[in-house]
Amino acid sequence: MASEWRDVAKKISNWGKWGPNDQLGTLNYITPAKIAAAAASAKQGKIFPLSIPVDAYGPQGAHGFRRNPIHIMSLDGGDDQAARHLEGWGGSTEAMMVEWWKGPMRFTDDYIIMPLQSGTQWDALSHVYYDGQLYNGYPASSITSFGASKVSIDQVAGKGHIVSRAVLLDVARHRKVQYLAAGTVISPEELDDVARAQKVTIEEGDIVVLRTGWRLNFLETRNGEAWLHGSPGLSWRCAEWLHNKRAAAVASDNIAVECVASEFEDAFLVFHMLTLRDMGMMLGEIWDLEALGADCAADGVYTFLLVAQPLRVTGGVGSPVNPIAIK
Ligand code: UVW
Repeated sequence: MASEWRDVAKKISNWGKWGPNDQLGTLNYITPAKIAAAAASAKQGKIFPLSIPVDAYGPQGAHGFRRNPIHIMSLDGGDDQAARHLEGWGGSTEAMMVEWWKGPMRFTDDYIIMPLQSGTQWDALSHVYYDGQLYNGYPASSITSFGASKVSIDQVAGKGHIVSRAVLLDVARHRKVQYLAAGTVISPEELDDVARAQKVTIEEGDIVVLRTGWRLNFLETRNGEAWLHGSPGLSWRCAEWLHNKRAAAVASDNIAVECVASEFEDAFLVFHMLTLRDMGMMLGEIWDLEALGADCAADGVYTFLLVAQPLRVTGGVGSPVNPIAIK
């Protein structure tokens, strides 16, 4: 039924829960006590970086609004003679190079040009709106060409909130497949089954990390378009599941956390609308969970300390991140 998700949206809305000026949404569930307990649970000293490589060979397809990152060198190892090339050009660059290049020291510099949403990332709460409103009732018009003035990524990055206990739910391993088939929808009941099989419970303030194995599909096919459109993931109904668990955030190895093929005929990315806009829950996307998944299966420990600070991009509606899982 078309309006079904709207009824759920009202039920799981967190607007006003943390005050009319709140910018953090469900990250408010992460308390200092929660962080301290999570840090104390890291006992083995194992580290798992969860970012895919930042380069031109990532999973973005041929569509126009997102590209894979472009990395450009502005000073490289062939620039040993840079000072000589600049001779006679004048200006501060020449003076600086002549001075700095006097002795043996040389240096290299580079640029990265990328959409903030192109690789391993967080979606800020300002990433999605509907009916003209963002989380907590902020107007969509608060996002201008200067960036988001409400619920932007720097609100989170500047306050250091994305550190907590996290729980990996390895749906692909539970189903005994390398990766879920294209278009697979994961139900809340299946999340319960996986948690039960892994002997874990989701506690208030946890970050739920979902493994579909879809990263491996990209590495096999290298087809960004098919990877996007076929992306398996959570059912829109899992938003209410996360709400009831009082999870702080959710992240996955697919492109949208949810299954991209819509369960509705008249609405798209419904889970995005419910989590980001109604619940105020950030989404982590395109994470590499392969090494972590294998380790959790080997030692039976599916909980860990997760440190996943976004960049402090003023007015940004998302951010690249290199999340670190520590066991
Ligand atoms: C959209 O595709 C709109 O968002 P995301 O990058 O969060 O999947």
